[in-house]
Amino acid sequence: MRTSTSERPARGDTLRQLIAREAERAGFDAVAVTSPDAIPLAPSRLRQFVAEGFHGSMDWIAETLERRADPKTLWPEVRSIIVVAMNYGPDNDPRDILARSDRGAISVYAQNRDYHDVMKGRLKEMAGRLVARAGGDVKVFVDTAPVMEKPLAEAAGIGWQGKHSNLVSREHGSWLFLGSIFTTAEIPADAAEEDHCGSCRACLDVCPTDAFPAPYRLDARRCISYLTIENKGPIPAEFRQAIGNRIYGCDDCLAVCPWNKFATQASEAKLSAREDLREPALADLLALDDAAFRSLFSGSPVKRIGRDRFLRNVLIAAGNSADLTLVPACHTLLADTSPLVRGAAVWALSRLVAAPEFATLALEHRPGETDETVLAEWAGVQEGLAHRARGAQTAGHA
Ligand code: B12
Ligand code: SF4
Ligand code: SF4
Repeated sequence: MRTSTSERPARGDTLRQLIAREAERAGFDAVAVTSPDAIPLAPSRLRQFVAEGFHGSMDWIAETLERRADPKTLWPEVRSIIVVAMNYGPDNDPRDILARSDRGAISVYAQNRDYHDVMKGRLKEMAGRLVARAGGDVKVFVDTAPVMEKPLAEAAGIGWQGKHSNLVSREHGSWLFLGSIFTTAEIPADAAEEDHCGSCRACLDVCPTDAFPAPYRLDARRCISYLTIENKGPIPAEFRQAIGNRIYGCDDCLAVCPWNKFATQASEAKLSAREDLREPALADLLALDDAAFRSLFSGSPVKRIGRDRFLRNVLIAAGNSADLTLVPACHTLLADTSPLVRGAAVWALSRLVAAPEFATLALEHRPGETDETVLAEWAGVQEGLAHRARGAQTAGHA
C-alpha cells in the first residue's frame, strides 16, 4: 500500500500514521494528503473544457463549475484533503472481448458492484474514526460532489494524470477509483507525483473514436464512455461502427497503458468481475424487459442508465455483430415502447439484413411510427441505403 504519508518524519507524523492505518483498514490501496490550494492550473483547464463544449450534455459540470474548480469555494472551512484510491485491476485484458462480436463488452469498472456504494461507506467509517481521534470537521466525497478528484490525487502524489486524462499510478497502473475526505484539520501535505508518460502516446492512438484533440485533453462528446453512459438520446451515427460491441463504457485507453504491467488484481471481491457480466451474450441482453434488466444489474452501475438506454447500446453492438441470429430479436424491438430502442433497432437491422428485406421492414413499420427521432432514423438509414445502391450501380457501369 502506498502510504507516502508515513514515509516522511515530520510534525503531525502520528496523525499521518493514523490516516495510513485507517485507510488500510478500510480497504483502500493508497492514501495521501494534499491542500485545497494545490491545484492552481485545474480551474482554467476546467473552464476551457466547458467553454469548448467538451462536456456535451453533462450540464451539471457547467452548473457546478466554480465549486468544482476550487475546493475552498465548495467548502470554505476545508484545510486539508485526504485522497484515497481503491484498486479495481481486472484479471484479464479487457480488450480480449472486443473480438467477440456476439458478446457485449461492459467496462471493467461496471462488471460488479457500484464503486460509489463500495467506497462511500468505507470513507465515512474512516472519516468518523479520524474525527474521533483527531477532532475537526469532515466531508467525504466519491464522485458525489463537484470535486476534481484527478488533479487532487495527482497533487497528493497518488499518481499523475496521463495523456488520457485519468490518474495513472506506478503501483496500480490505470485501475484506481478515487475518493476524498475534506477536513478542517491542518495536515502536512505530501509531494505531488510527476508525469511519467514521456514520449508514449499509446492511449491517444488507440482511441476508437478519436476523442483526444490533444494529449491530456478529452472531448467527452466523442468518448464511448460518454456516448454509452451519459448521453441520453440516440448515439450519433458517426460513432456507431467504432463503438463495436462496447455496451457500457470503454477501457481501451486505460488498458493499453504500459504502466499496467505493475498492476495487480482487485483484492476487493465486490469489484472483481461477476461471471455473468464478463461476456454476456447480446442475444440474452436484447431480450431484457425492465424487470429483468433491474434484476440482472441490481447493485451495478449499469442500472443507473435504465433499460432503454442500455438496450440502445446493445442494439448498436448487434448492428455491428454481423450475427444474423440476432435479427428476430432486433425485429421484435422495432415495436418496443421506447422510441430510443425502436430507433436503434432500425439502425441495427439496416446493418444486419439485405436491402430488399430492410425495405419490407420499412413498409411494415415506418407508416405506423409517430416519434420524430425514430422517423428521422428510418429516413437517414433509407437514404444511406439508397446512396449505397446508387454507388454500387455506378461502380457496376464503370
Ligand atoms: C465527467 C467524468 C467523466 C466524463 C468526462 C471524462 C473526463 N476525462 O473529463 C466521461 C463520461 C467521458 C468519463 C469517462 C470515464 N471515466 Co469518469 N469521471 C468524470 C468525473 C465525474 C469528473 C471529471 C472531470 O472533472 N472532468 C473535467 C476535466 C476538465 O477535468 P480532468 O479530466 O481532470 O481534465 C484535466 C486534463 O484535461 C488536464 N489538462 C488539460 N490540459 C492540459 C494540458 C497539459 C499539458 C496537462 C499536463 C494537463 C492538462 O487538466 C484538467 C484539469 O485537471 C470524475 C469524478 C470526479 N468528480 O472527478 C470521474 C472519473 C474521472 N471517471 C473515472 C473513470 C474510471 C472513467 C472511465 C475509465 C469509465 C469507463 N471505463 O468507461 C472513463 C475514462 C474516459 C477518459 N479517458 O477519461 C474515474 C477515474 C479514476 C482515475 N484513475 O483517474 C473518476 C475519477 C471517478 C472516480 N471517483 O474514480 N468520466
Ligand atoms: S474510454 Fe475509449 S472512447 Fe473514451 S477516450 Fe478512452 S479509448 Fe477513447
Ligand atoms: S498510455 Fe502512455 S501516454 Fe497514455 S497514460 Fe499511459 S504512459 Fe501516459
